[in-house]
Amino acid sequence: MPRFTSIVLATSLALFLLAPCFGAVPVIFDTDMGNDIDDALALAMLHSLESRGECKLLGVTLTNAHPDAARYIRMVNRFYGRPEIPVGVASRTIPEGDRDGFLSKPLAAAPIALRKETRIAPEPAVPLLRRLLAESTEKVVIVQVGFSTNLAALLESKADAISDLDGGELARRKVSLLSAMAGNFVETTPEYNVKLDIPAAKRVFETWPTPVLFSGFEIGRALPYPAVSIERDFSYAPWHPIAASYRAYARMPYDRPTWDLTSVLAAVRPDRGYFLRSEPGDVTVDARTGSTSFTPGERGTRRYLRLPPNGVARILEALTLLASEPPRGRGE
Ligand SMILES: [Ca+2]
Repeated sequence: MPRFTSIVLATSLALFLLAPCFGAVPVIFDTDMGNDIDDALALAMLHSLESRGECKLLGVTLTNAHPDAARYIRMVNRFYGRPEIPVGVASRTIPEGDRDGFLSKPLAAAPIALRKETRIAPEPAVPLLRRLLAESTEKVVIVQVGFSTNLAALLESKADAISDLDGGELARRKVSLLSAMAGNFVETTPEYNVKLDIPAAKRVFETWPTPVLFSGFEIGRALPYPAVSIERDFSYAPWHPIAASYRAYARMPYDRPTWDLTSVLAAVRPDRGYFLRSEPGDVTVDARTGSTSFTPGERGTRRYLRLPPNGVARILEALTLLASEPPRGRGE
């Protein structure tokens, strides 16, 4: 065999062997699962991206305190073959933010094998965040698609048995990026995730010690998830938790904005040109109304997403394909 060919083959083999662990972004998903359906589609995307070796879902933490929220997430994780993913429960109820928009119906309808509960005791969200960050050998991306309650509490947390570091220092050392679905960067209207816990959003978005990438209300609104995808793309499974949830949330057919999905895509595929990013700057949160405002500045570490001209079709195709991708091992 010519020497050049053997070098190429050896290199290709090395890259192939490395591929499953090379470049998998460690992700913590912080969600208000149950209030709106985009959280469920976003979780499905994370499972698909993990199956593709693009991310590793370290844990899910909740800001919806509804008692079915953790059971629901464990049921979805079991469907995707990852029942072991830790789920942290909300320690505080946010008024109007603990809805059962779609949790109990699919839980009641799921095949018994998906509903069977493990004996793992539920862990509160903030200690779980501390533990996952302390244990991670790599910097983690946090995808926050609900209220800022948990991350604000993380910043307030003191050194403890889990870590010698306080929450701010843990975040600074162990988080590479906070990808947040929050705010509105084209209108002064307060955005839901900010409005429901304004003090927490103010604390996190003004003081979080790493870069923050915002997907504002206007981004998901411009990218409605097509109902036809729910109707057709999930039929590989006789009963599908995501399609069942979408149908439970509102009367079909409807195209719900993809708010939380965009924060997942921007977090795991940051360099694929789906979105444009604003210049750097700072974000402030109005303490009374919850409206967000962006001030450009070279030393700022906040940016927000913008849509490229004619970019909608390409992003929507990625979102629908990733949200509806069959779990690894199915259909074989
Ligand atoms: Ca959400």
